[in-house]
Amino acid sequence: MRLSKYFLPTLKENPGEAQVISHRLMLRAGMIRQSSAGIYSWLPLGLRVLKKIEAIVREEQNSMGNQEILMPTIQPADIWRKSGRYDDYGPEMLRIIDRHERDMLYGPTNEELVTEIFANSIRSYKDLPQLLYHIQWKFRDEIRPRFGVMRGREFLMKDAYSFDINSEEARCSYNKYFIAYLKTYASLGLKAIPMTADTGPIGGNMSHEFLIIADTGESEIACHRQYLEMDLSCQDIDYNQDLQPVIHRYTEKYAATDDKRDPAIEKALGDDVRTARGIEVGHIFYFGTKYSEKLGAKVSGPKGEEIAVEMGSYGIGVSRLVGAIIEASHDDKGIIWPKAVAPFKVGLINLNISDRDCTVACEKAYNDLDSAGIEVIYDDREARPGAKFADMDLIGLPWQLIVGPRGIKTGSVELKNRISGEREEISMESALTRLLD
Ligand code: 5CA
Repeated sequence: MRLSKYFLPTLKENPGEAQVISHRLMLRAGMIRQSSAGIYSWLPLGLRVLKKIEAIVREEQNSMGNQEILMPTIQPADIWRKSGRYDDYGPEMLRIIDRHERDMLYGPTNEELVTEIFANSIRSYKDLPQLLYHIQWKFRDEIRPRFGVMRGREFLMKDAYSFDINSEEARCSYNKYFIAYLKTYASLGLKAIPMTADTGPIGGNMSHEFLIIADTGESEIACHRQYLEMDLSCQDIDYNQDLQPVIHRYTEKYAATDDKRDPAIEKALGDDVRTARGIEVGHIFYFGTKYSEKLGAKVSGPKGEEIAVEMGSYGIGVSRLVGAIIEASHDDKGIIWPKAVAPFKVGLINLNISDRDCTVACEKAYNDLDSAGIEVIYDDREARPGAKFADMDLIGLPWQLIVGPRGIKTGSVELKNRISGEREEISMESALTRLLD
């Protein structure tokens, strides 16, 4: 991609409306633009990151045996009346009336709709378990949308739903999601701590939130210090093994969000307790037959008896993660993307496009990287070196390959690692070999 042709409207000044660093940096780096309060357009750079996060989330959901579907954003009110949530949900629900005067709504979540699909399709216990998910935009008319995409009104969520014959099987499904979430956050370059949580409007009797530590988190969390030091990546765990002992390891110690904190436990833990602010990047719920009873999601059991299926729901805030990753990884110059989600791997900076040797070397490097499938953005704009450095630091790609007229005379370039901050003067060949690795 050539920067001279790329839609990257960066801003030099900090936008006044943005209170937190991720919101400021996303606006400044030309990733998003606000359309109305809590509703954003995603520009090319922002959309690349969103798609990468979505792909990592999808990959792990598929690996754990989950099946992708796509449900609509607009839902009929009837099914929400059946579950009793049409009135309970209150002003957060965006209600719509269609031309036939039918009550509709923009889905804030999908328990009712997926339960109805299940109820109309599955009849026998032999077809269980079923695990379904989709990645779709949601709308919640938050009273105070803030922090950019972290608390939006329209936001992208991966929401999944499990259907099982009894509570033991449902627990197995819950455990699979629990592990899939830990793996997903690790693949995104994040350390997310599972915590017991309140179930809120989703309901049910078991729930965990996954939080990453960041100063601007909305929740004041407390946990045993070991969770901050523990490897939470779960990468070597197989979904077919008994996951309960693993889950136990990640839940046996104290870890609670602000509404679940227990002063007595914290006092007893003494020096072992740590408090911090956290951002909720996922939330899983087990709620038994709450929706299946009301929406008729019943199957026939081994003796022909009718059984309401045991359900759970499992959400990851895909668009929130873009902001959360920035909160966890930035410096005073801009974003520092973890490799897995970086919009491009390399930023190639041509310090003087009027210098023939410099431009010939850059064009060749650009073509070599591009044809080897390396995601590269080439700053071929007519601009001052200072402005080019500032923009490249702001957008935070893992590598910067800097080519100037003086160095190129002796064949040398500068390779800068944005994550470690290391800079090296090396030959163009060595730099390309490193980047092609
Ligand atoms: N139906 C359940 C699970 S599928 C559910 O809706 N859970 S939730 O309400 O906890 O949302 C799941 C995740 O979506 C949250 O953990 C959070 O990361 C993200 N999320 C929730 N509200 C917002 C919002 N207003 N803006 C951005 N992300 C949000």
